[in-house]
Amino acid sequence: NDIRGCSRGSLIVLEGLDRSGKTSQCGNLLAYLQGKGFSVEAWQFPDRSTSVGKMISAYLANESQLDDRTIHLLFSANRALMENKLKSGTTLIVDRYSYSGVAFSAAKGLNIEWCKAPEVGLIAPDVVVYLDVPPEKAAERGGYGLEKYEQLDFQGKVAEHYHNLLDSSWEIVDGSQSIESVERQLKDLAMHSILTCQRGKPLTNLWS
Ligand code: Z5A
Repeated sequence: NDIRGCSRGSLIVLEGLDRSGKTSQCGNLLAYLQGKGFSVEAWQFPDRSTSVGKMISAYLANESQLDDRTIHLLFSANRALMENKLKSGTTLIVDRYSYSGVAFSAAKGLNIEWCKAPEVGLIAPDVVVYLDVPPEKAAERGGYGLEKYEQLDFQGKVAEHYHNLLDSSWEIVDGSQSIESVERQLKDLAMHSILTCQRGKPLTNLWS
């Protein structure tokens, strides 16, 4: 059956600690699905190209100081609307989403329900792939340590909060495996999700 171009697209989210491999895998998955002829786009949050994204980027680079609640709300405001894209049949591969918002801010000590509140009602992902890598292992990968949250003890707290957010849409993939092995699993999960959406799975809303 040729399922390309029919019905709605799938919202595929990749989550994980810093350097867990999200960006590399989003790029690989995008190329794979495009090669198969699907309408697909890769997005990432924070989207540093927007005016809000530029404020976030300066904060992460320690070039500006913002109160914890303010930066949390800026991350929330940075999440773009996806509904029309998905309804037009485009699959979105998204590098970080609301779960990052909650896990990182809760790891600073903010109340979890308060952190979730601005995200309630956004489109819920069809699948969340969590690339599970121990913080110590992620820290060994290139470039670690340059941005604000890239500290081992903090990343450990973030991992705990991620695990508290797990629900039935999550698939945990061992991100310590080779890039190729992770990639194979992601392709299978993405194809399964796309097929399920094509067969009429309804869009739902996050945490509502
Ligand atoms: N944040 C937040 O607080 N609230 C929010 O709402 C959102 C985000 C959305 C910036 O995010 C920060 O914003 C982030 C959370 C917070 N915390 N910090 N700091 P970001 O997404 O821009 O930054 P990031 O998570 O640090 O992304 P990253 O550094 O690009 O990591 P990644 O995308 O997961 O990994 P990668 O770039 O694909 O790979 C990193 C390196 O590892 C690279 O050299 C790869 O070649 C290598 N790699 C990848 N996979 C493997 C495997 N399997 N084996 C060996 N080596 C690998």
